[in-house]
Amino acid sequence: MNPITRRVVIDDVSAVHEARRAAAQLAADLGFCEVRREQVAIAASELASNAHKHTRGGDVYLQPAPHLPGPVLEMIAADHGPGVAAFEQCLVDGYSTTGTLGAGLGAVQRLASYCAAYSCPERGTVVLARFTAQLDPPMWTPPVRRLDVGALALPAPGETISGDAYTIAEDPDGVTVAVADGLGHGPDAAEAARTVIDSLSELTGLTPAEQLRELHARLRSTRGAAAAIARIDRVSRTVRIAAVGNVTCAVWEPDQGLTRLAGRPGALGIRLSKPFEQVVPLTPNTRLVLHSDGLHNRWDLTAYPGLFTGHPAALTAATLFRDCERGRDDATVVVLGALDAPLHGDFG
Ligand SMILES: [Mn+2]
Repeated sequence: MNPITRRVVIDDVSAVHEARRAAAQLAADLGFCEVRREQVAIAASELASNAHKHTRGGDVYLQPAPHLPGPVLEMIAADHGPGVAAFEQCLVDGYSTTGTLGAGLGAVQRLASYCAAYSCPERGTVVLARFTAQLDPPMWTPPVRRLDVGALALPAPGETISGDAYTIAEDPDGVTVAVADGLGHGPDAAEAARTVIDSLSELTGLTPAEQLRELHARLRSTRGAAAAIARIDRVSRTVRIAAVGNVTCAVWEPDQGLTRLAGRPGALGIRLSKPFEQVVPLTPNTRLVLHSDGLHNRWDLTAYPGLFTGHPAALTAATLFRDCERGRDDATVVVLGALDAPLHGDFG
């Protein structure tokens, strides 16, 4: 079950307190001790305060880190600029203990278990901080490459549950990732999307196009859903994708750039034209982006130099979310990197 992202909009000084309170609440929900809860709260107010004082505003996102053995609290601050000049020089990530994130972010860097940032002049800065329950954590030094996951999932304004759902399922031969968007929003949409995700776990061994056909039959009693499914096969070193309805799937690779794959018209449970699969080669640097139509798909990666190279997938997910969210529908984005990484059970 994917976590729902909690958003605190940084549009007023009162948002600093709200970010602090929401972060402490999530830390408590994840079972963090009182001291660690306070550390998480300090980091959240630091990020929110920084966005309030030095930027044109933005969001702080809070969620259990998707697809990490937990509990890990993920905090992302995404602002609307002006961005930090020469940010790379003051960037610290989880692989290094040198450098600083600049004024106001020192505490976040000190308290977090993992910290990384991406800044784009004018568009703004995205800061990612992840917290394990451990006090005074050493910076993580990942022992081996692992699947790199970034995901945000927010309900439409006024809704408490999302009509979108996603899954990321790893097995010894690869990864199956899917985003489903139940038609409309609210509980009935959520049920349709949930049926897609729950059914997929019973449909292993099929190709994405075959899975769509099976899902179409299973969704007849629901409101219907759009869905995109990608199968990363680490044996044949391919990514196989099929989609129906308005869900965007894109593959990025350093030599080929970005390839957008269009879903066939229709909706699972309502109308399915012959599913069509696209197969692209899997390279060590392939990145995959899936998102629902709560985000527009006119984004252009040339506007974000370096975003797909050397930055964690969570920074890509939050950057696209910040700049492409339509603001009137459930919105979900999933970004995957290090797709060829071997399976391993632990995290740092
Ligand atoms: Mn939608």
